[in-house]
Amino acid sequence: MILETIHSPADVKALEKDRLPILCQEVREFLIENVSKTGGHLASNLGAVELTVAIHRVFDTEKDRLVFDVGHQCYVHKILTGRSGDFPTLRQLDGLSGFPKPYESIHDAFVAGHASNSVSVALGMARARTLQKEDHSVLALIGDGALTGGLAYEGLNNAGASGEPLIVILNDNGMSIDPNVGAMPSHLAELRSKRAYYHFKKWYRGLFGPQPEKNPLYRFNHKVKSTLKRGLYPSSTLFEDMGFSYLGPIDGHDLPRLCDMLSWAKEQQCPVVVHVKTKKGKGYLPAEKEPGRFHGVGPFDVASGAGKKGEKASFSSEFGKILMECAAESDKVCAITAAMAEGTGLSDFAKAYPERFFDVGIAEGHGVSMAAGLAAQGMIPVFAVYSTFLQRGYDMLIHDVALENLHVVLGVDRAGLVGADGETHHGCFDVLFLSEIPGFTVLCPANFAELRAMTRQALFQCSGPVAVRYPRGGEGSFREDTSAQPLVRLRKGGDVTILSYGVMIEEALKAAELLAEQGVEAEVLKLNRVSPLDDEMLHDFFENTKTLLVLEDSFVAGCVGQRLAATLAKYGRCPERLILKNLGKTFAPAGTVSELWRRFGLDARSVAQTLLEVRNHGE
Ligand SMILES: Cc1ncc(C[n+]2csc(CCOP(=O)(O)OP(=O)(O)O)c2C)c(N)n1
Repeated sequence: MILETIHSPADVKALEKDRLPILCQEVREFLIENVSKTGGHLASNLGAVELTVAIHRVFDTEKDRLVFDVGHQCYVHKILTGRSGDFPTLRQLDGLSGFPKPYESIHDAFVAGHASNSVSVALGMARARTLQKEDHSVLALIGDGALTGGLAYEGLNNAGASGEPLIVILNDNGMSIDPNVGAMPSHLAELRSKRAYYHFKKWYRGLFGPQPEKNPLYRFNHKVKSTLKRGLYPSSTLFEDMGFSYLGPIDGHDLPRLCDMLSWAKEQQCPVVVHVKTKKGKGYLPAEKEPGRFHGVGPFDVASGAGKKGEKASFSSEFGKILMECAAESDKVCAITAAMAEGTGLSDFAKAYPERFFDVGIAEGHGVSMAAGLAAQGMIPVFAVYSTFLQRGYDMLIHDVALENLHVVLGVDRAGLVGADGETHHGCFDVLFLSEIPGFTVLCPANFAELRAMTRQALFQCSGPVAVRYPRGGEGSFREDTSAQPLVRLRKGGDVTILSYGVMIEEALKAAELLAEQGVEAEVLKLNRVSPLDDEMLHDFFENTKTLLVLEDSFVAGCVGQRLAATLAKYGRCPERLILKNLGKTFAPAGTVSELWRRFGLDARSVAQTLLEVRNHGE
């Protein structure tokens, strides 16, 4: 096995050329074998094997800075940088992360998880290199899907004009998670290979020495040529128009050519785009056939590609169904996704109501503003979006939606801790930032019945902006629909009060049972509306509460516990003891949700333990 001899990129560089295809084959087998057990992002990595090997042949990622966009395609890089032995722990608590992490390796230049920022980060690094008179390359590796995000254009616009030597590698597989959308993919598809032109260009630039941009004659000729070219041949690439040298498209599975082109790009003293065409899922038939399903996949059977865990109903799939019912009742209802139709349960909606379904690409800010426009003209837009990615649309929520009090409905999916994707993907900010915005109503269902009731409430009863936030996965054993009231008492008890919302209410109920075994009677309150918290809804509660514990998987600043305490204090009804159980100020790593609840002391046992200690200590 060649792979067994690869412990660092130096080993990749030292390998004879004719052995490289075997290495690529072994890397693919390794990926399939490991991801079939742990789950993970398979298809994008299979498509990027030759590209990643080529990068490590040409560059030195200890010194050169390689910035991944999204970062889900970093597995091959991790294998080649001495981390193959950690793959059995991929995406597990304290295991190998599924995304680049500088704390894991010097070869991981920057964190990643959210799309479209790589060019901006790389430009910052390139500028720092120049200012500090260092000598190394900076690369951004970005997919065509990530190129649908506006941030990518802000980066390209600035980088192209900067003149900073910087290499943007565009890994174009025609796919986001689903097939890519918008005008950019068509532009990319139209680009033709101009091999002879680039050979000439290389020769011509060579005439002016190592830094032709510094030569006034070269600069003059370049300007005349560009002006003429634009006038006579307006179909130059967008990248060239932005100031990049453009190379491509290159077959992303042709390793020798990739190495040649990257070596050429490395020599350039200007911003370069290297456009690489790859096949998502390459080398594993089930993934080639269903790249969307194998984008992020659970454990599967290698021979057939079939998933090992059956498809279970989830909050996302239920949300999609409910929205279809609502759309049947009112032709004002329309649905928006930012490149996550399948993940947010909207695929069937897209088929049933194509004219009222909008996939805007990886463009959450645009999705929010477009929803505002739809609402301003009398439609009922529903934007289904993962909590973590909604962070991208924060200003638009304030400026475009809340200021006009527009009736935009958000389906905030993957709210709370999400599990294996870790730090970059947990949805632990939305309660905080949505509640901060004047006029926002935030509803928290704990099961499918409540999801149905609250979604209908949000669409047909509420006015102004409303968010319905629900977690990843399915419902638990708490199935009662308590949605009629914003705050309900699920259990009576005179010793302590536990308050929670969403699916965490089950931990609160279990904690109350554990406490009862110890002779402590706990009252359990369930919050269905976390914002606004007003005196009217709190009126019949907390009269005699001495100890209140608020349980939530949010960060601490601005959490429900803090806001509730402030509201109760205002009306002179603050309990004697207030215990806030949340994530504090710590970013939660990857792990299963129950493992993470345990680690942060948010599980039933820890909650009961805390209350017992407080009680005993107080007595
Ligand atoms: C801001 C943001 N929105 C949504 C996502 C979810 N997401 C992860 S990968 C991906 C598709 C990326 O496509 P592309 O960049 O072409 O990479 P590929 O997987 O095709 O290699 C999406 C939508 C994200 N990571 N970040």
